[in-house]
Amino acid sequence: MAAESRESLRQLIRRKLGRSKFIVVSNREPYMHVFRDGRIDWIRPASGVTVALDPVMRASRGLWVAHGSGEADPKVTDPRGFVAVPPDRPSYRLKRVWLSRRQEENYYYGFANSALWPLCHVAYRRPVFREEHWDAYREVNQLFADRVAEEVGKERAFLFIQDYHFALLPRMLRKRCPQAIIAQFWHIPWPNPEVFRICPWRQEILDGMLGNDILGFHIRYHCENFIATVDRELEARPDRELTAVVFRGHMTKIRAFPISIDFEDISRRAGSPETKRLAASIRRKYRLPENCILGLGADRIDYTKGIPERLDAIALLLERYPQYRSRLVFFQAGVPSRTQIQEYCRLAEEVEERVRAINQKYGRGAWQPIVFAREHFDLPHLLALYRMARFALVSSLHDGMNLVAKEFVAAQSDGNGVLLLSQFTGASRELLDAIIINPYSPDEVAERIRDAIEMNPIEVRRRMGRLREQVREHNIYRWASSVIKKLTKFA
Ligand code: GDG
Repeated sequence: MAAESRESLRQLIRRKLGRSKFIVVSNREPYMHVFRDGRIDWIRPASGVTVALDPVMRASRGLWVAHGSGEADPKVTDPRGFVAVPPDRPSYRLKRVWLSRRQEENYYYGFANSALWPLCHVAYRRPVFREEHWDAYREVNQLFADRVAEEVGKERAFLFIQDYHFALLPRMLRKRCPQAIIAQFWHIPWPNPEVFRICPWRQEILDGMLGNDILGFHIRYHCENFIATVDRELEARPDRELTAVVFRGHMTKIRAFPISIDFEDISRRAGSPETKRLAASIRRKYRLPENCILGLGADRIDYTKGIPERLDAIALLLERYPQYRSRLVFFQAGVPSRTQIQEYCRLAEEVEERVRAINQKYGRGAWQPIVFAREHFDLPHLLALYRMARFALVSSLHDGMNLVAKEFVAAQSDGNGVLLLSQFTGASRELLDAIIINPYSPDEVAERIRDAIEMNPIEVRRRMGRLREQVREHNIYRWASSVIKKLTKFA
């Protein structure tokens, strides 16, 4: 079967969406304007959501509504909040919604990331529930509902809402635009009812989400958890056969749509001379010995990603197998994230501390076993890192999908590279030829890293070949097509 492509998605969108409006809503904007050396420049923020949806928007020429968070955003945005993007080759419109500092603190850092994020991930960080956070969350959802509704008016429209920042938005939009077809994709896990019931506003959240026609999660397990939660908390009628819930006379279908990446684009770019050049410059910058065995971790610095846990496993490996001292370098690319939240600052310090201790104990002269690059890498540099690595270590304690794992696979266009992947990622349900690990067990991870390093080259290529087939076929265009096909069934 031919894999879905940008072109096949474009045709599908034209056929199915026709003249209807197609509007995506997310918190994070796909392009952010910043000041650099006194000039206005733009960047693409590091986020799985925006990386996945940008190709869809380019194909659909729709409208994207998001929080305008770049310091230079107001300078390039028209009075109604519009700007054409991508800035270098405009193909769709972005409508920026402005939030006050208080709103951002309480809605984004507060309720979304200090309550819902830990609540849904169950990574043993206690959620913080504060009334002022919740009030701001409701207020910002309402603000987005107003901004979206004024674009929809009385027209036929497909609204595609992203993520846990907008649990209340579907219900608000259903009231404002009853003719619209509304879908939401929840990019993070959904916990079981026992975990969710500690949330003081659990019923309001579920009610909000049941304003959708379709609610998507990465994997079936999260769908089942959601239905079980609704069953426990609301007077609703779950239909396990149809994987749907009927509430207030309206049916919401709950479906798994495993998200992915633009396989062909990444594969092609990763094999280019430009990537080789960047790899050489990274080697120089970080003084990586030419013949070292390079392992890679690449994540936002987030406690769900299991970064200290993976460092512990590397330390154990070096302790148990001294032959890897002076041969193995583990490169941790960690882009700082949510640094306004204390938990995240503490984590970054903890990682620094662990790296220092390991390097002190196992380093020899100029050779340091761990390189911690606490910076943002743009996609070309990230691709160079993927290509340089003999293995990638994805050790999330819990992850909706994990796109880094899929990008690593797509980048291996020469067929080499080994992926070690946590069993608690959505990706582990698809990437069966990865070495599956339990990040909570440092002993197990250390042994599996050793297996990865020692793996017979034929086996490496066989596994990577199968992984590449899987991601090639289940690419981002397939994800988008299945969401759009489901959406238009309602039209
Ligand atoms: C959430 C869920 C789910 C760009 N620069 C850097 C960097 N990037 C890009 C990567 C990748 C993305 O950021 C990270 O995506 P992940 O999926 O790995 O993780 P989250 O940001 O937590 O995304 C996740 C995703 O939404 C999509 O639904 O898969 O489960 O948590 O595309 O290329 N990444 C790093 N450094 C950079 O400098 N590490």
